[in-house]
Amino acid sequence: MDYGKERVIALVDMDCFYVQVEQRLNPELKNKPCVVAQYKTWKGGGIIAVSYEARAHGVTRNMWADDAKKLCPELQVARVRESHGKADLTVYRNASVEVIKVMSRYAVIEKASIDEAYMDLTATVQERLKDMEDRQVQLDLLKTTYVQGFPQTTEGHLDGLDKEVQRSLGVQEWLGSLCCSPGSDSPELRLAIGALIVEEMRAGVEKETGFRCSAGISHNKVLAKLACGLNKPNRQTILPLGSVPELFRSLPVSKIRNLGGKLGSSIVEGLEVENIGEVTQFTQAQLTQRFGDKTGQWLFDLCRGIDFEPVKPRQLPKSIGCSKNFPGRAALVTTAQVQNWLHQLALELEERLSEEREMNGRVAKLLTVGVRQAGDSRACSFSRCCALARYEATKIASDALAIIKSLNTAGSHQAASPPLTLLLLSASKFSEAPGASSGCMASFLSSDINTKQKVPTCDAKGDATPRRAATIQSLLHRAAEKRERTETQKQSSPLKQRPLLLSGKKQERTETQKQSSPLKRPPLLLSGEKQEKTETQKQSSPLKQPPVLLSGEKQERTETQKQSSPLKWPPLLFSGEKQERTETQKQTSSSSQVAARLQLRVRQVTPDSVTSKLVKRCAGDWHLPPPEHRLAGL
Ligand code: DCP
Repeated sequence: MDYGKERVIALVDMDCFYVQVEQRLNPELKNKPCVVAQYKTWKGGGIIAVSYEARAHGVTRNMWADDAKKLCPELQVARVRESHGKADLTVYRNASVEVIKVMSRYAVIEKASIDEAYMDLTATVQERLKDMEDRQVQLDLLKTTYVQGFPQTTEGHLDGLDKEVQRSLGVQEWLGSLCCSPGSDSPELRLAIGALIVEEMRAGVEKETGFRCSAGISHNKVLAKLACGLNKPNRQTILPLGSVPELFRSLPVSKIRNLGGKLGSSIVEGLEVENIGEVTQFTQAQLTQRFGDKTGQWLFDLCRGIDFEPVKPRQLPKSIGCSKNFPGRAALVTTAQVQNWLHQLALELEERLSEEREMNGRVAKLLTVGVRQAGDSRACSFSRCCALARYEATKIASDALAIIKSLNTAGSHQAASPPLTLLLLSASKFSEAPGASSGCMASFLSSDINTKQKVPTCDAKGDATPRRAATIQSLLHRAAEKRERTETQKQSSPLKQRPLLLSGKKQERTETQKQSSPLKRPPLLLSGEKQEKTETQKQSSPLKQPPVLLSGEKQERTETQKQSSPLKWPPLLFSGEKQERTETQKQTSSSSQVAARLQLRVRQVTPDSVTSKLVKRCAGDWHLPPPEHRLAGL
């Protein structure tokens, strides 16, 4: 098999996804210029999804709904629901689950975002080939397929031809160029069969969910993703490797998957190129010398359309997060504001994590807390992680606040300076909830992951008590509730899907959680890391319980921490990841900073990489307005 042509990979992306979800809920919106907007208070709300009919009028994402109506007076505006004072995306997430379920019947899939998934079709294509005697692919089975680079006639010749006619001519010409004699097995023939499967899969998705999508079919994820965007909506595009040089000749480096950020910029600046195709003029030695062995070799292949990143079987998201922007005058300046919003975000997180444990039997172990400061144009100014001790909003919010506070230098100002324009909470590092697969009902239903993590717990007096004493009654009560929910859903859903929890419905906590709640244990730090408890944490605990120390971990508290007031919201003096301190600050707060640094050594996440991805992933959860919009109110 030719180098780089070994696999058949597809990327499927839903068309104007949120709009389609709203159109299914309200069929009157179908086939009309329509947008989905978030919030209403400023200029009719910010647009986050646009139907193709509305795009034809020049309406784009990030416009204000009022401005868009000036371009298209008949524009229909659907609103994102709200809960906990922020956007509630439950309906879109549930729709995404429906789609993924259908897709995964056709091949191994990797969910890439709320509305797109990669599929490795290599094995499925191989199976089909075995059953095809003449190895002919019928033109009429590729009804919505384009082949990039075909027809290969000069542009002038095609001028004036209908796009659909050109499409059909292209597929015909390309199919004609394939060797389809019995027993033939070329990489291009495999792409054609992959395209057949994707046609069937897309038809299946539309039939079962009512949603339309587009797709790209090629030999790797990079090309599949690129191909998918070439002929949207409701179309799919085959990108043969032979058509890559022509396409790459005028394709900006930043348009390639993984090259939209820093690496892409360093390629453009370092090599003085604009388009990805220009990188082919550099030898492998030149590229490895400049970018290192691994990246250099990868880039050498990539600019030729070759990539080997596998499709990682994953139908569930890597992280579950929620965030909220506070643009312009809405920026947070007081502890009370930060506390309040952290609590709202934590409520949503608790609800979704509990739902995830119940539906998919997995629990998250890591909590990431991110903030952006006013004046920072990056997605996130900084973020830190700590162990996710238990699924309880109060606990999550207090841990998050402790983290944010510990990043502050000491001081007694009430105002945050600069104010915060984004708060983000994200849970990750999922693993199977013990008992979920073994069918242990009590463990599956228990909402306290600490029990599962075998971490000692303390009662109000500080005595260690086995948490499993969580009343059997409460477990039975929850089991009954779950059964009832399933029954109701079975009745209301003819598709007999897995029970989807209702949007905005607050997951009820078990007695165990309620009982453990007042204990307000400190964050559990990762093994091998030092655990520290600040006075802030101490004071926030009404029971003044001592920190729970994990075996082999070290507890450290400084005098300065003891003296610092949890109610004060000192200025945040971080400029990006780098903290600059004045002499005075150094003197007044050195010990608390040392402590803070020690605590936060749990994990530091560079804002440009992981956290930006998290914020983007939360774009599924939260729309990030462009800078010019951030000055306006919510
Ligand atoms: N989304 C969002 N905020 C963003 C980007 C997207 O809330 N900044 C939401 C709305 C979209 C959905 O995610 O409907 C999927 O995003 P896509 O980028 O895939 O865009 P669409 O599906 O809306 O349109 P397209 O047909 O161009 O893919």
